[in-house]
Amino acid sequence: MATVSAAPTPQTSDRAPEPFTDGYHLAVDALLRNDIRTMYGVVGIPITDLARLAQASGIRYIGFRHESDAGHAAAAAGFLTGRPGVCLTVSGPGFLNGLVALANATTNCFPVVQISGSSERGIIDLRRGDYEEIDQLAAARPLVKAAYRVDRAEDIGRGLARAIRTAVSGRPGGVYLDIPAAVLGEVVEAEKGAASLPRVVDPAPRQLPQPGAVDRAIELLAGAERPLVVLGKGAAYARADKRIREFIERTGLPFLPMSMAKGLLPDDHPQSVATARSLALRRADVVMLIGARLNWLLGHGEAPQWNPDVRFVQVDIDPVELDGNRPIDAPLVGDAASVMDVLTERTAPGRITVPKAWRAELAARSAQNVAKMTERIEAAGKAHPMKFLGALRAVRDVLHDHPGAYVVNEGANALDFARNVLDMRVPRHRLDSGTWGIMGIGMGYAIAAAVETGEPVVAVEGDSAFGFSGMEMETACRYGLPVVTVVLNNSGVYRGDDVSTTADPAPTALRAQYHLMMPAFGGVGYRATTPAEVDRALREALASGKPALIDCVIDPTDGTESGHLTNLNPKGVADIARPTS
Ligand code: ADP
Ligand code: TZD
Repeated sequence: MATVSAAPTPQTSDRAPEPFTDGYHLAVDALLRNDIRTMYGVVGIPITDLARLAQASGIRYIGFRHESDAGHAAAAAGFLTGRPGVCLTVSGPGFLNGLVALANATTNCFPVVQISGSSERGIIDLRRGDYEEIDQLAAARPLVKAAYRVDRAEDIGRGLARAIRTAVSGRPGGVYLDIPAAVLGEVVEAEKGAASLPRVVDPAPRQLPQPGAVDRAIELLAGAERPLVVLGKGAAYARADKRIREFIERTGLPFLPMSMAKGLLPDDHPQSVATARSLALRRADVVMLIGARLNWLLGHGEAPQWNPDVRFVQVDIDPVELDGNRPIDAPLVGDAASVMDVLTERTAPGRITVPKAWRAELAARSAQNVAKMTERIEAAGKAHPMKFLGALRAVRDVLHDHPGAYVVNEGANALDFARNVLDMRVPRHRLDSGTWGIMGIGMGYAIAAAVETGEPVVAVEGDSAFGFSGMEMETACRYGLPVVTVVLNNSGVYRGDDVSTTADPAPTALRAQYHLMMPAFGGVGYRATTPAEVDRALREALASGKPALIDCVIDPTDGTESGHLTNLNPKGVADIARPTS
């Protein structure tokens, strides 16, 4: 517990305890009482002393350059630890900067609490024009799982407990906790304050499915001719790794991991059909979704991507998710760990089997696709200027020798290619643009992965994607974190060969040598023009355990507009010249 003192600043917190405390101390004590040991943020009025006091009291405070990045870091911490990540921001614009990350975390079902200081209520509510004036509670509410405000110092503990439980229970998400400046400075009796700090007990209790519901799912799977399991990041978050693997191996079911579920079972597992993805989705007649939503990433479960007669088993912690896109024949509501426990227990040996013809069909397509991809990667490895696939082959080979490294990935082509080429072998080691397809998560996610796990992190970034959070390389350097950023630099958003019709650069054009920024931060920068140079630089950077950036010079004509999402660009009637692949 932080020292209880009448003074608001940590400098005086080693004085003899006095009979009074204040909002700052209560907030820090409430965080400590709930085992929050790391906080990500950007300081300023009115929370600078809160960060100082937290740091002096044993909470690791990681200071960022922009609140979105701090918020993304807190979100990644939530996903990686299963406990709420905490982001600290100032009022008004700082709060709003953080809100993007909080909304993204909510969309991705990551548990986070954003704590923001706020200005004076009496002035805000009458719109009298306060410093950084915004009605923060109202602004946050529609975008997050829940938003709370603490109006009395004695409620700080209650507010944080409520925020923590809301963030992690049921479907995890982002929670906003507003603490007005006046509440942080409010003085209360120390004894009363100490009694106001609850510890949240069992914040994410197990949720068991009904046995009848489990038997219905087993029956559906047992009757399937072409069954398939789709693993989503909810399955990864549930930490049901052993149970899921056991069920899949016992039944022999083919499985397909969504991008952040890669590694839940190793990508080279013989039952993985990731390399026959389109066929598996188009042909499967019974699909068991585990912690994966039928959203745009899965074509909403509809034809032509899916067999129109497909029937679904869906394992999800949130009953409201079910039936949203397709009717769910066998809903299994509960946390994936509990559901898989009961499912494994109630599945008699030999009850669920996979017809030989289906296995053979998948294996044949998989072999065909693997051969094609291997050929493409080999050819790209020889191409000059370097192609995405050439650089990524080198990254893949180095990562094979560093299986514990975390991978962060964003961009368009950089995301699509890397998702396919970089195989994962360990659960929860891949973090990417996720449900929104958001750019800007890169450095926040990478820094949090390094902070929370102490393991090396390789962030594979499109050059545009990197720009959103690139300044946080300074943060990685300041804290000496083992973050190696690989920028796949093809000089543009999507491609780098767009031609402008005016004197200005084309809308998609970018131009930078990103490695040159590293010396300014005290880190190491590399420039790589061949796969061999990528290999060398990445091995050296990982061996050093220090922050580094490798600027990979990629052919500006490589890649496609919007990566594999080209068809989401509205067509209209105008004839617009675009670069083509
Ligand atoms: P992906 O993008 O990997 O397909 P989604 O983010 O779409 O995954 O889906 C994750 C789903 O997992 C959400 O519907 C969420 O409610 C669910 N979920 C989150 N935590 C758990 C859990 N512990 N057990 C089961 N389902 C969970
Ligand atoms: N802003 C935000 C916050 N998210 C987004 N997804 C976008 C803008 C639009 N966008 C994409 O969807 S991908 C992308 C942008 C700007 C960058 C693609 O360029 P890149 O990757 O250099 O990162 P590739 O490898 O060159 O395609």
